[in-house]
Amino acid sequence: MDPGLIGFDHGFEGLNQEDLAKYMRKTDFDISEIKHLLGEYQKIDVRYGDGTISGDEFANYYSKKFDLDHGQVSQLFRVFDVDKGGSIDFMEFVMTLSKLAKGSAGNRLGFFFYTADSDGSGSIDKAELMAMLYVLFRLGSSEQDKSIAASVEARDRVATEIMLEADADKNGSIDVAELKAWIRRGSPHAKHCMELMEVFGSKFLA
Ligand SMILES: [Ca+2]
Ligand SMILES: [Ca+2]
Ligand SMILES: [Ca+2]
Repeated sequence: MDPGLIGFDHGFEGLNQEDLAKYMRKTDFDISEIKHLLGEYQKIDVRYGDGTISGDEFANYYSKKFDLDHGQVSQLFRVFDVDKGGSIDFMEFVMTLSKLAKGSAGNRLGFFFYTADSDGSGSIDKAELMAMLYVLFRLGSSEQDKSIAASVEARDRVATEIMLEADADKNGSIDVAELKAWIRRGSPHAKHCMELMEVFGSKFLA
């Protein structure tokens, strides 16, 4: 029997009306979305009965689901682990996803930054930007997005253009202030990256 299905059934017993109301109050999700996310959560929490998601479980699941490397996934883990306790509980999971999938442009910008800055240095260098573009363009739906993802040369060209637009002090990396200013100026690249972040958010809910 699929252990994911066992967990799924178990979880519905454990989630009463009061819990559901609490999660709906804290997020922008409706009841069917909360239930779907509980199923996802229990697929990630493979050590059945443990009830929390560890860094390993998170990295294993999402690196497969999104074809990301482990460095990028562990960056994402830090974003989800709001209390920095080293694990993701269900409240952290749904609140973070609510911000990513239904939150403001500022929320998505934060996700872009923390996911792209895979070494945690506090800024995005060109190699990190190219890795992030690979993820975003591959998840994108248009043929042009996919062809950019597939070509190192195309990604190099887009990354070079973005560095020129965004790296205001020309030190070779984009810090948070530069990223914010770049998004605010709204070049076609900036707009497209934020559109692709919305797609990224929707993939978590699929
Ligand atoms: Ca936590
Ligand atoms: Ca960095
Ligand atoms: Ca800079």
